[in-house]
Amino acid sequence: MLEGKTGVVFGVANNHSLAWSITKALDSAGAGLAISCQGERFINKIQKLTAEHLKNKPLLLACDVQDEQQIARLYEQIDAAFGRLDFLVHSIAFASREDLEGTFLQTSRDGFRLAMEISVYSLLAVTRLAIPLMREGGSIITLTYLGSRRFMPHYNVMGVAKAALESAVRYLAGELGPQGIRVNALSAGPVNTLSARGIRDFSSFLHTAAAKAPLQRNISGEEVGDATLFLCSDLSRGITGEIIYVDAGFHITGT
Ligand code: NAD
Ligand code: IMJ
Repeated sequence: MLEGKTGVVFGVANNHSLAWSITKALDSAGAGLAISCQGERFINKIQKLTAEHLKNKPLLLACDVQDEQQIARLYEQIDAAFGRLDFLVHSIAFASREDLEGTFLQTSRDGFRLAMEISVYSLLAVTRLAIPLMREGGSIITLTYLGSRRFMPHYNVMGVAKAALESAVRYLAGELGPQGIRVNALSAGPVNTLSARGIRDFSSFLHTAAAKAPLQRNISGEEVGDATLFLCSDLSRGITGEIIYVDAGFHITGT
């Protein structure tokens, strides 16, 4: 479905990352890929993963999205290798651990700023420099969570950041639509990744989410990968500014 298309995926940390499941889905659909991870320390392990699991060799790059120069350098390398881009996947979030353990009310100014910068502003930052390469239109996808709209214990400042991220999706979709660039978010149900592990009672949370969801189960990274493939492909050409839930239906329940 993506034969002849090229894209960049931000946010692979390890084989549990949603960005890794997404990478596998896009690779098997024939896309040419650049994979961006946070720093050089991730490169060796991810290199091994890609050699073992992907059919096409990706361009593997390190980029901390807090650093504008690193973003510029990343796009120079993508331009040199591909000369164009058709899609971009943003799968990045961060808040300081103490802000996810305490109460929302106690969130510090610095903690608030950090969560908003890495989890929201980074979408604009990586999109801005991708636009010149998306000459024939494109598809931009970010990852969000229901904590943007509901009170979820401990999600705290990340919930507020995800609400802003979802709004940013609509503003970017409005501005970039005339250039044929679509912008959407996938709202995933809980998945046991690095960003979820260590959250207190996460496994019991997984259990209750599965019990309440219409499909009576949790979701897998592969399901997020397949939904991303749909959003990258022309099958979704009429969809922009949307938040699509990949959560086994959990968000519709009232109990
Ligand atoms: P993950 O920890 O594997 O991915 C988060 C990524 O963000 C990591 O690769 C990390 O290196 C990257 N990152 C953090 N700060 C960065 C920086 N300054 N520069 C560059 N990269 C940086 O966990 P994940 O669960 O795969 O999270 C990916 C996305 O999915 C996040 O936006 C998260 O909010 C969202 N999400 C996760 C779940 C879940 O239950 N796991 C559910 C819904 C949405
Ligand atoms: C995260 C915190 C609290 C409750 C949570 C989560 N629930 C879920 C998550 C119920 C599903 C995972 N999620 C959706 C996230 O977006 C996680 C973001 C995150 C996680 C960490 C952990 C380690 C750290 N900082 C983080 N920043 C963001 O130091």
